[in-house]
Amino acid sequence: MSPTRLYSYYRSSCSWRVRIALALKGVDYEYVAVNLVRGGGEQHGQDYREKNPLAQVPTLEIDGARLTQSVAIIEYLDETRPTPPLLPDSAAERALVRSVVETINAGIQPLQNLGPLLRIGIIADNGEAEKIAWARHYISVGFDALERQLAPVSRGCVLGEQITIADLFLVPQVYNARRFGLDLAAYPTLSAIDARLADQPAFVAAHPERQPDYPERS
Ligand SMILES: N[C@@H](CCC(=O)N[C@@H](CS)C(=O)NCC(=O)O)C(=O)O
Repeated sequence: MSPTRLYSYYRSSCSWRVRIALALKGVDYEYVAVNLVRGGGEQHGQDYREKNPLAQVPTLEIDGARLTQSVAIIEYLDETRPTPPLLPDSAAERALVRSVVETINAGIQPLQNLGPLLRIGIIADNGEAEKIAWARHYISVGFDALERQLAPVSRGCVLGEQITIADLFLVPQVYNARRFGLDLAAYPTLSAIDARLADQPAFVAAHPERQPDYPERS
């Protein structure tokens, strides 16, 4: 049987989403660290680009296939390993979960990703400060919308009490918000979901500080 391998970086929120899914589904895997910053970023090396043409993590090798893009990877895991299910039963609820996923995956994370921030650092006069301000701004725009959307429907998790794909996207994004110094007081619903999931075993196992490439462990 071909080995299951996750190409990941400890602090990558997109890798973290997949790590949570793998833990929830009980899938064992080999962790292959791709350092996104050392020497300009190992993701840009020829070997890794052949695995992931966009030069990003995560990449998952599983069941003899090589998968990229966290949404596609997590939906694959959910389809091939249905327990526990990560999408709700009703079409309307699935649409809500996918709407949250899309807000984070397309509307927040790409705007505070390493590549754009490096570019802003180069073109802005006060590069370092502008990078932080930029990231905070776009996270807050997305979080304002999510807070309004989720306040009426969240009961511990994004949607009621069931862990869905949306939770796998929200928790790592809240971590990034903290990293960039965003004040979370304006987001009581998002903060409550984050706090409720923080001690769930799959979320604990997937946390950056638990990864083999977390700096204090290597
Ligand atoms: N839509 C992709 C985004 C992947 C992505 O942006 N990964 C980041 C880490 S979270 C990355 O590899 N950044 C490297 C870079 O920007 O050079 C996914 O969900 O997998």
